[in-house]
Amino acid sequence: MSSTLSTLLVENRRYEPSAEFRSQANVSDARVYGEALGDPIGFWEAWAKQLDWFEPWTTQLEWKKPFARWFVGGRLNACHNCVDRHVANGLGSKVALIGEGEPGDVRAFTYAHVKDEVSKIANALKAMGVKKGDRVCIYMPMIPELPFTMLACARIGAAHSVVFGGFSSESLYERINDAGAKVVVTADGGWRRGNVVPLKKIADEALASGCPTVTKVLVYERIGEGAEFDRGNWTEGRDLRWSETVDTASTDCPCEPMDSEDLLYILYTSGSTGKPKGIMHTTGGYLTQVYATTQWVFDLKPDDVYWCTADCGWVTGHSYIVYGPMANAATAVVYEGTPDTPDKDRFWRVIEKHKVSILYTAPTAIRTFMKWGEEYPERCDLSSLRLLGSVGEPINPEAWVWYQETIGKGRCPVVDTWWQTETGAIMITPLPGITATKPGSATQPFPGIKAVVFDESGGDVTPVQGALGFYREHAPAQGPERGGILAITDPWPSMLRGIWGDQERYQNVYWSRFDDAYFPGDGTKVDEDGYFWLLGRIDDVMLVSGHNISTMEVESALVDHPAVAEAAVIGRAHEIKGQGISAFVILRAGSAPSPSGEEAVRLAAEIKEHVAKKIGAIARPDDLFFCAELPKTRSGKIMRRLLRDVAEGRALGDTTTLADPSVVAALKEKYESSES
Ligand code: 6R9
Repeated sequence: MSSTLSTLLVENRRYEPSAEFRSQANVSDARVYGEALGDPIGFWEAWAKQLDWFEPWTTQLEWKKPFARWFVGGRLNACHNCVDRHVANGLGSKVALIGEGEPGDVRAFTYAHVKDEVSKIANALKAMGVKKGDRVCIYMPMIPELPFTMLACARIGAAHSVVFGGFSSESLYERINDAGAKVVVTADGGWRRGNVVPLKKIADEALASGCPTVTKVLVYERIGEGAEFDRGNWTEGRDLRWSETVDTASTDCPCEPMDSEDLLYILYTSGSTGKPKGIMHTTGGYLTQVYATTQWVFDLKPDDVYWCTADCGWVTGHSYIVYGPMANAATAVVYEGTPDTPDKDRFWRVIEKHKVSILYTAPTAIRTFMKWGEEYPERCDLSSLRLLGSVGEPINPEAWVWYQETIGKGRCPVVDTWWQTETGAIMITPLPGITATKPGSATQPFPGIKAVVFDESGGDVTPVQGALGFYREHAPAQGPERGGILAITDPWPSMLRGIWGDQERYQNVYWSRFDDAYFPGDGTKVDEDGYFWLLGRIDDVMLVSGHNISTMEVESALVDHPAVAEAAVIGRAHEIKGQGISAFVILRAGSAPSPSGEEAVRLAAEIKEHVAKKIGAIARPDDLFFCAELPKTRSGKIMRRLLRDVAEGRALGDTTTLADPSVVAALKEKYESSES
């Protein structure tokens, strides 16, 4: 465990909600925990009833482990609930989205306006042959048209698969084909750090590799004329301009009544082995839980201006930019670019300009801002802020306190929210009007969620009675270490419904570790108050700047370079990114130059760049170390645990299962001498 993470264990500061915040909070009575515990299904049903349904459900929950069906028989439409419902209820003139482009262009859309835009896109998709049940791949910059396109898919019953605009053509190619997308929606480009990311050109490369299911490519003209960049090729008959298709389409498009269990979207997340997993989310249960958690965790009010800084390429953008906030008729900010363009105060300028009251961001961003210094936030008026959220990885107490003091001026509750692509919505979190927070702890499960912590031997160590009257059904195994592995024992509405095309893998990955519980793969400690301290992944998925990247994916990209024979990749503690990527590389004999001096530096840079090209810049190794051999077990598995020991400068752990223990000892010696 890294030093940053282990400091979580000795943190004992406590922050009570202020009387002022509590008195206005959407939920301030801790009895909600007990009530939800007594009747979790009824608790969720009450939330579901707040949405519009075309037809009511007949069964609340059908649970055939590991397959859940919520609100069975009910019919609804997610887009209707996020848009049309508000227009029908007199909120047509309320601002739904404020889009700020990186160059500074600002466009605001009311709910009535969103309804028109979404309907036009939906009609354009239909005209391209998209039907209910089809998949649409979205590869766009973070501009309002991205959420609009997601909602347009939902409107007509097509599932979207959003691919992060920072991903490479190969990643895009793999995801398009796995989902069997019929249409790709992209843009000529997007702005990032003053440059154009040529999305259409990258999409062209992906399509050129062979995507037989794709019949049309819809291109939003984000950059338009003027900027100099490689626009790729225009394929007549396949490629369509937004200005000629969407802008000319009718604003009249009815919402398709969907079954509660119809697929809403697929979102790819990295697995520890093999190809990315297409996580499936359906309609009724998903919408219910993102709706409920947005209202209670962010304490969202009608006049709030809410800003989640995530990209829609990640689940946070799905649940807490689009579906959760819009189901609550929020006014949300969407920002296209990076936090340091044109200057390192950009986030604070956005908050000042739009009077943002709720900010939801990631620890990696917070640590970056800490490094840049307080002068940037201090230049700006942040007095509109009233609540701060964090998501994506464990937040170290130092960053938590900085966020609370420097950004929130001690006035704003901080909600550290634990959840995953697979859980669909927030699972472990404070409720800001109820929960006393402790820096670094995501505190307790949301009402209606049953999470426990098992120790290494499978004993349940969750306290019987937590600070919030949080439950425990069995007596905990007592021990000095209340630590181990997080598990979720009961189905929840927004849980994944499986992995697209591979339900066997779904069973193996999530439901084989414990007999009767979902296995999220996160190490967790629990304290005497029943507070959960999430400690990061226990498997080989790295968490780089809040993004899951598998060691396996980076290793495959490394060995794809002609000079590389073999590679092992590990995540190691990184001050800013949470985890950084260290690569250990064995060069091909003969084909590679002798790895020393300048030549080694050049080759290392070239290999790193190769990884960035194959996967995306986010996967570029932070450091790359040439070695002669890798520590392996007798069955030939690389022992990454030992490499982590080497990279983090620790004494080597158990080496008894190694085929040749001298390999790692030599490696350690060489690594340490190369550092000094
Ligand atoms: C929403 C999202 C999921 C993994 C998860 C865990 C880590 C997320 C966290 C956190 C500690 C938090 N994680 N939030 N760890 N505290 N508040 O991030 O989804 O991209 O699928 O990542 O992120 O390790 O298992 P996803």
